[in-house]
Amino acid sequence: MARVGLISLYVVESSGIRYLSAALRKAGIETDEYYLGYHLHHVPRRHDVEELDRLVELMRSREVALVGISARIGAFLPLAAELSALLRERLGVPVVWGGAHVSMAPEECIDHADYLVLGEGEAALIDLASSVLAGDRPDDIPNTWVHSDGKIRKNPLRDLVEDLDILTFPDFHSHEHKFWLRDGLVVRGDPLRQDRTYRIVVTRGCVNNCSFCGVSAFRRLYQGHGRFYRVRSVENTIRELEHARSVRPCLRRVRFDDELFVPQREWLEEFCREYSRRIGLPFDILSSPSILNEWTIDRLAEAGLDMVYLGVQSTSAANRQRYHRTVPDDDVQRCVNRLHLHGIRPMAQILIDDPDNTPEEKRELLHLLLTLPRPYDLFIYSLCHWPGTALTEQLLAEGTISPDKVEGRNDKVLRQFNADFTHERSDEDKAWLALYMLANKRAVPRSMVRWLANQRWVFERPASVVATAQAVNMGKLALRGSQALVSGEISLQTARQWLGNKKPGALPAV
Ligand code: B12
Ligand SMILES: C[S@@+](CC[C@H](N)C(=O)[O-])C[C@H]1O[C@@H](n2cnc3c(N)ncnc32)[C@H](O)[C@@H]1O
Ligand code: SF4
Repeated sequence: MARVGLISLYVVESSGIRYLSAALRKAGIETDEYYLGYHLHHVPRRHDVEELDRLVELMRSREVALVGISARIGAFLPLAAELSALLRERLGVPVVWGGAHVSMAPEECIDHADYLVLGEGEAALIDLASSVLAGDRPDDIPNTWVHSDGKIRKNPLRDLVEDLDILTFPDFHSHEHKFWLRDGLVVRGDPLRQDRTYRIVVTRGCVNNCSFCGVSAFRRLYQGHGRFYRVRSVENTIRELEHARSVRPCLRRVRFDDELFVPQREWLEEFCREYSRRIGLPFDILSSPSILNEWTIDRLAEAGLDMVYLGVQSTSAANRQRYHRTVPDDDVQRCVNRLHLHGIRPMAQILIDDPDNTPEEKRELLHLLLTLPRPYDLFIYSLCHWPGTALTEQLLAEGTISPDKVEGRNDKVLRQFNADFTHERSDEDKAWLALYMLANKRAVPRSMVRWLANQRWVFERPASVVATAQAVNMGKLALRGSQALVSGEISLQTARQWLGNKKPGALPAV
């Protein structure tokens, strides 16, 4: 029977694909899911032609009549384009692309696909699939861009889904229509079937508008199309989790994949009460000190909060001036202290390689990291220029970056999203990166990092400080890795895969 085939590129966790497949199935449309590879750090340098062949033949045997590719990041444009050309040539079926990068840079994508879906995809894909599977080639479906009469027809967006509770729960549970292509194998069933962590999304949009973040591009796209920030009801959220537990009894943990968990106080209060009562598993969130005050941390900790990815980005001065963020540095410190009170070790996330960063700002960021109470882990992101964000537009307009630095024309995200020493940087910036990496390590006295930051030679000849940072990182990774292996958090195979994909010098900070 003719069906839709949805492809996820190097993100086995994709909620987007599972929301779409659940919506299509509920509408009575047969849908397969095809997961290519594991995670981003397993993307091969040149794509394995045999693997793509295998995918095309599998789709042929399954009578796929409409292919959907989820293109979340611009770095996958070449792969998505190659795959689309192959599918159109060999199967003669139309190909539709959707996902974050498509919404941010549709002009770059439209030449490689028959259709694009911009923004939220559930309703648009149901309309498109119903029509294509019935033998039509529609050109007027809201949210789609399509080649029509030699032109590109850009249909208007429909309004954002106002009530997220109406969405069908993402399908992490069925297995028959899912195929995972990895290590030369095709494995049937949901790739996360054995995963002990359940990933859930409870919000769409964000209350803030940070200039470097994809949110600033999505907010502009959706201007005039309804309330941008939406939260599911607590009841609907808990029901999804209860359902997840009933079908995946191995679950031991929940990960909230929302970019900012969650600004509303009443929602949090009700959530914490219901979550402790009905779910009770340890959970992880992404958030920011703008939300995590003492009250919220206490409530969340009581409910089982175990890990926080804490967006710090830069010092309050740089955050305010360039990133439209207003959190004072003192709040960051207070937040970390409060988390420690509950035995929670935060993962602070900072942003480097902004071409407008001044040496003073780089020094102040080090100072902030050195005054944050230990222990904390550190994720150092290297600024990537997503198309259409306020910061990218500003840097392009002032001529600070050229268009070839924008993701899509560039694939820095594949190489440097987590900053390491394989990237081209000035000696001064190598030294700053090494000092940031040392700042959170308990084995390294803070007085030593401060002393190093005041030595001129460190910035002129950073090789020794870089080597020290790498050695300390390696030590911490080895320690963490062996702890995780002993506790059963990761398998030996996962550890080997991870290490096997690392180049010399490519150790992210931890
Ligand atoms: C959670 C998350 C992750 C999780 C994924 C787990 C998950 N739940 O899917 C993990 C940690 C694995 C991850 C990894 C990465 N992520 Co991420 N991630 C997110 C986040 C915060 C939420 C994604 C999500 O689940 N949204 C909810 C679902 C329902 O929405 P969705 O995926 O967008 O899908 C909808 C539409 O886009 C559309 N759609 C999607 N695919 C398709 C396909 C078709 C055919 C159609 C028709 C429609 C369609 O319909 C869907 C339903 O409405 C987003 C932020 C955001 N606002 O999207 C960032 C975001 C997508 N991630 C980003 C980045 C950079 C990354 C990484 C590169 C980070 C890294 N170095 O590891 C990798 C890339 C992974 C990959 N191979 O693509 C950026 C992308 C920026 C860009 N495109 O330029 C974003 C936008 C963050 C940001 N604010 O800047 N991410
Ligand atoms: C999905 S974001 C969520 C951040 C969180 N909501 C906050 O307010 O800090 C996760 C991390 O991605 C990083 N990030 C976001 N946009 C980025 C970009 N354009 N380039 C590099 N890293 C980025 C930031 O460091 C951020 O902390
Ligand atoms: S960085 Fe965080 S708070 Fe800022 S817009 Fe993005 S998700 Fe929202």
